[in-house]
Amino acid sequence: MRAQRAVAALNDGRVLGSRCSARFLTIRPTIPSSSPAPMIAAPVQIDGRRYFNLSRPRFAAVSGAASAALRKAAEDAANLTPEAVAAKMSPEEKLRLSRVRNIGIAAHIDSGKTTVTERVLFYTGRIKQIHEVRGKDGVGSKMDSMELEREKGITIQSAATFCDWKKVEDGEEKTYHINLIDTPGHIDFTIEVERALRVLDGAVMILCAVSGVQSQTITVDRQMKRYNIPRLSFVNKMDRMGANPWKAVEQINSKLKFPAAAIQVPIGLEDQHKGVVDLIHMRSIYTEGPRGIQVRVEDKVPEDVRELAEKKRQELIEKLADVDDEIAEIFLDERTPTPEQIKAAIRRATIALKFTPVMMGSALADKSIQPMLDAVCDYLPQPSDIENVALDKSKGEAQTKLVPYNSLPFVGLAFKLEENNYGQLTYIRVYQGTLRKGTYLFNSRTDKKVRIPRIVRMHSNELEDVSEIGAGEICAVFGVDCASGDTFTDGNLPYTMTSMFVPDAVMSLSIKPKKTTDADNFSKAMNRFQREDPTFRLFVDDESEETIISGMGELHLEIYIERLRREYKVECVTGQPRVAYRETIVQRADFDYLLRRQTGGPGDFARVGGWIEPNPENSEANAFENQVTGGSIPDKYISACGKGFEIACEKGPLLGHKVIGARMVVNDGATHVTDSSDFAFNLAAQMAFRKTFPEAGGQVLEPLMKTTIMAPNEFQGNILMLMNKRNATIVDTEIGSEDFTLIADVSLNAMFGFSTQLRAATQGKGEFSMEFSHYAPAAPHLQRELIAKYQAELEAKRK
Ligand SMILES: Nc1nc2c(ncn2[C@@H]2O[C@H](COP(=O)(O)OP(=O)(O)OP(=O)(O)O)[C@@H](O)[C@H]2O)c(=O)[nH]1
Ligand SMILES: [Mg+2]
Repeated sequence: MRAQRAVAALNDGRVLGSRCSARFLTIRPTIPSSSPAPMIAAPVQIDGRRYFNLSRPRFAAVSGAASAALRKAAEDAANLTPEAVAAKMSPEEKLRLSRVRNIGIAAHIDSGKTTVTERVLFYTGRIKQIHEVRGKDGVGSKMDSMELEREKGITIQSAATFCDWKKVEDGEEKTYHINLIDTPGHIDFTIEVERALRVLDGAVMILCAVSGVQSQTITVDRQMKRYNIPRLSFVNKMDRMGANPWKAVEQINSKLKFPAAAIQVPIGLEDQHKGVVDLIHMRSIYTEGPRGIQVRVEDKVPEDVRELAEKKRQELIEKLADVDDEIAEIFLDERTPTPEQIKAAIRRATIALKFTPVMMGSALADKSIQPMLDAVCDYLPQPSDIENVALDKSKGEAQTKLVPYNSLPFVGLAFKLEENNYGQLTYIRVYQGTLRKGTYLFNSRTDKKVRIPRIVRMHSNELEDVSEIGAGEICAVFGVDCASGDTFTDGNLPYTMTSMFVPDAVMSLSIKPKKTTDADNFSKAMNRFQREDPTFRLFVDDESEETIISGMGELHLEIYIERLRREYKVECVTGQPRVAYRETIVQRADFDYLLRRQTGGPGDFARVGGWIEPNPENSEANAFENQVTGGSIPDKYISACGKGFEIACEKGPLLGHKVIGARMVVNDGATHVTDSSDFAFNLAAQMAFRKTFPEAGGQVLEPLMKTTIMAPNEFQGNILMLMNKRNATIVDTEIGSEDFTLIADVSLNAMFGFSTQLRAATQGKGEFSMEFSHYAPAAPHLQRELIAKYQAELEAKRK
């Protein structure tokens, strides 16, 4: 059941929007699904997760006996089973791993992720003072280090940090090492959540005690399901008026369809909120003193919450009995499980993605963050609980597993790039082996050997140098030229990871620096932004000499324009944000195109024959095929034809937007002794494509968005009316006790201005988020309108 859901989650592409204005993010699935594989330590079945490809071994410049020894070592390592490695692992290594947690904090915008993280850093001693997001002292939180983040009070980039949490177990202090990534909640930056979840082992999902599950929580939930991330849930803002943790618990079950039960009940609500009752041990936990630094545990439950606590404890056990066999047996025998049995069951069920324990507190009021940290250690997986599967190309892409063991050959994934004053910083998750300063690694994609001159642990925008990093951890390295999603190995056991999924942009605008003297800085900044953020794209239209940037939404693009101004001192002129349409063809059309130009000196000659048709393999990708026989086009010009087709697809004939789902087959042609060239064939292929496009039924596609709207029940009628006006297709509605959720497919074009209308129709109580669903042909009248407008623009430019 869970496996099916995980796979189903993989199969949905999406774009997100926000409650304040239409903001978008496309996400296309790229991770292949697979059959469940056995686990290393805990009962986890992983589908579609973290794949590696084993490719041809590369043995550095060694030969003879040394090479043979290396080859054998590599083969031995590849043939090791995780069980064999686990059996050989030294007790120290086992202990180290059992104390590592790699976690992410993800949630709806403004639910308090950064505020919670600030407390985590304070209680673990990483920072000496707490500063609030948009606090009166004007300092700002540690994790929101960018000036813009502090000013706007939102997280824009995910930030990594690490800390040591001293957890008291059986009267003894045990130190856990936690690598933590605070992610942005705003949908325009969801790529940050994606890539964090890609490399993390567990997450804390934060909910607001007043709002419960919000539209963006549903998105984050899908992301966690996509990457099979075990999670704790933390109901924050218990100090707020109207706080009700039970609404959140109920909604996780009903709206997210994820079994959840509280493991705490609050002692006092709103401004009376003092602490929580731990339902497992039936004891009270108060966080007191300045900034809640003292944790006081009382082995009794206050009278006024006793009845509630007993009821909720029973609910917890019943919920666990649903998802865990051991508790089910105890429950059926009408026995009461011990606290140890309950804790073990929560851990098993959480890691197996069958359950989420719900905690509660208030970050702003410094309440109950410490018990949440204990729960991270207790219930979230250690690196070896999570299986990272590899595909071994040499064995027909058979699955092979990575083991987070220090002594194995190194395998790591570069999941994020960032440029700072010292150069390019590459964030790496070490899956296997140890990363040592001064050693060499191989980039599996480029086949290049790189030296690692400096390794650091990130603490938001600060760096702490280390000489080595063990398996299962996260770090950053300097001086490595690579792309996001590249896999590094030690060169002896060469794995490559399937390329990282990059969402498609749905919004674009034209941009140019106000002053021509700023061109250098402009291109420097653009290069950097593109390298750092794979969802930010740039396209230079040679014809119109326009630079078009595209991204996930208006805010996404706005932030980059603002960063250009602040960080690079470049003021820009920008056009109106536009929907990123696509163009495609619907039927086969043949071509026989002759390019012959004679302009005095050497001319251009190329003839290409063949056809274009809808790509039968993939309706969102283009394909080029060479079927030339008898050498009518020599091989050397074929790739120029392919390049020409690619260029033509970048700028469709109808609107100048990208062409998708097209296939070009070239099967005939002719050359001229002196006038044929790469250039001529490239151009001929482009022209052939453009000319044949109308015959092949060229049409405009527009992005359809899966839109989730939530509002109090009384506004249902208003919202249905709003959606009808937009020709939305209602996919699902769910009516809860207080509010309802509506899921509909709507065209992105129809969603402009929606946030204002939603606000007006729901007295500001409604909210929505959007995810890209798929491309669909735009209505004929819209197509005509868009094409006419584009032609008029071209005409105007020509004059
Ligand atoms: N009343 C109350 N307010 C809180 C609490 N936690 C956070 N806040 C406030 O909620 C607002 C948003 O907090 P952030 O920590 O920035 O939220 P976030 O989830 O990191 O936001 P994004 O990263 O932009 O998605 C700030 O004004 C906080 O002071 C809480 O426990 N109680
Ligand atoms: Mg934040």
